[in-house]
Amino acid sequence: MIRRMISVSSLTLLAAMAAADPATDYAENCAVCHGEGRLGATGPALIPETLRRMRGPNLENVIAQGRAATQMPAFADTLSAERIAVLAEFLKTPLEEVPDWGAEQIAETLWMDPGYSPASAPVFDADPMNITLVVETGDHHISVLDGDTFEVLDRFETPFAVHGGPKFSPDGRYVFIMSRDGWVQKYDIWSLHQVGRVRAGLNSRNIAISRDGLHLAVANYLPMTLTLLSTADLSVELVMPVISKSGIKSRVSAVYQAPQRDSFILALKDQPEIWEVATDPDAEPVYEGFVHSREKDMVEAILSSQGLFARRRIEIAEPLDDFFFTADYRFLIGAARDGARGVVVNLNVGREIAELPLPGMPHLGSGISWEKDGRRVMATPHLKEGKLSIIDTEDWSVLKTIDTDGPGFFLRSHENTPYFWADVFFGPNKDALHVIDKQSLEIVKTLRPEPGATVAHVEFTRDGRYALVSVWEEDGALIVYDAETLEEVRRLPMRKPSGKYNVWNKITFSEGTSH
Ligand code: DHE
Repeated sequence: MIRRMISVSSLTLLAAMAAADPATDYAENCAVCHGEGRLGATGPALIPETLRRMRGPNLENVIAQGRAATQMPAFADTLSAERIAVLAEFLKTPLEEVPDWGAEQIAETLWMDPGYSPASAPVFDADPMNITLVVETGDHHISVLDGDTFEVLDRFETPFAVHGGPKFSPDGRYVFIMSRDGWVQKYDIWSLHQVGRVRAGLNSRNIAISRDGLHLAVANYLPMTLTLLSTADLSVELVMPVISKSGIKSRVSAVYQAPQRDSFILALKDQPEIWEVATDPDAEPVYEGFVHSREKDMVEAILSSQGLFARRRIEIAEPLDDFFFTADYRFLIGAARDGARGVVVNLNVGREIAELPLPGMPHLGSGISWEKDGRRVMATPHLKEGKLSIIDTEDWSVLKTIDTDGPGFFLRSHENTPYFWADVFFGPNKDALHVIDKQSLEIVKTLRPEPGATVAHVEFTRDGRYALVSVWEEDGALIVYDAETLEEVRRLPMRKPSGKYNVWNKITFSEGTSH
């Protein structure tokens, strides 16, 4: 009897599902905010590349109940549970065709804020070099914090789902922010005002700014390109298709600025190559690399005969992700796909020179470095193991493995502090934060400022006196610690704060900061 009941109700469900027409339901209910082609409009793109990254309640739940603190309404009264289930599956299906997203399409999205007029001097009294931006992912805003008084000078709306570190112009005046849907926003810190926005990709990873501050590179998954924008007016300078030597397209998992090389370095997700793109017509290492290697014919001056955006490929054994660079940008360590090794690449000669055992999926992008016993060491957390690896960057040996209370995401330090701070992002101890002595490599204190809450990502004030910590929850907070006594001195309520970025530490490439 029970079996019969189950089969009858399953049949009803199957019949309802067969009758559901997700494309029509989408067109009638979702397209107005999320775009006819699911690529986003006032709401975010609804494609697997974006949805995979969204945390919180599952998709069916969001459709049925809506999303708090956003414009997303509840559809439980409009659509049956079965139709919602089918619609959610439809949204998780990759687009059959990725639309063209070249210079023309990007340029059409450019929007300059009509309310913006540039101030001739900062409109506030605070030290412009000690401003810290706090990304609040709970309601997609950024708070602009005075790094001396911790007063919030402005709180502005960002595009949906900001990811990666915002990038400052070399003078610290402007900041560029990127969302996973490929929007790039320019904000003027002096004027405390947004300048404009442009959609540089359909699904993007991160951005990098050139040393001279003139060019902004946007690493894209969709389409498989690198977009180069002018920082002055967000106009498109070039959309560079990313195609390997063997003719296969690749996503770009990240782009980084290599200041001493006057270049951008690209991590290719799908092909065994690292790319270097010149951001100065005379960018030496890019040309040196090609003069000294057999790859001369692979350097292509794409934009002009002067060689701006000339491109060099470094062929490697397998795709590498998530780079850490040595301070002179001669070497990088990338994570191998098996999540168990780090591979060292010499960027000048353009080849792999060493391998490191780094089990538990190292998160090298969060790596930081400092001097210990006269040698330069670096530390990296691991996303799948409660360990920190300390590596000697002169002989590439693993100096020590520090056991932590769980896998962590971010590390941070500062020239003026003897400690580095490591969060425990995953698992039952996600409320713990370790403070570790840079010389003894021992944990000196484990902080638990908000039991049960995720506590993560640290940034220092310009002088390294205070450490700012996120209570990474919907009703979260920014906690200010005295970096010497390790006592809490302030707590500011914030909406799910994630990364924090101090102007001075970022533009001077402070020793304790990652990209
Ligand atoms: Fe990030 C930086 C990649 C998931 C928050 N993340 C970066 C960077 C890369 C990267 C390459 C460095 C770029 C930069 O700042 O210019 N992140 C990835 C992934 O591949 C991964 C594991 C999977 C993915 O979703 O793509 C991933 N990242 C996350 C998250 O789930 C986090 C915790 C929440 C979120 O916002 O999505 C997250 N990533 C961050 C933050 C930074 C970051 C806050 C900047 C850290 C900094 O201090 O600079």
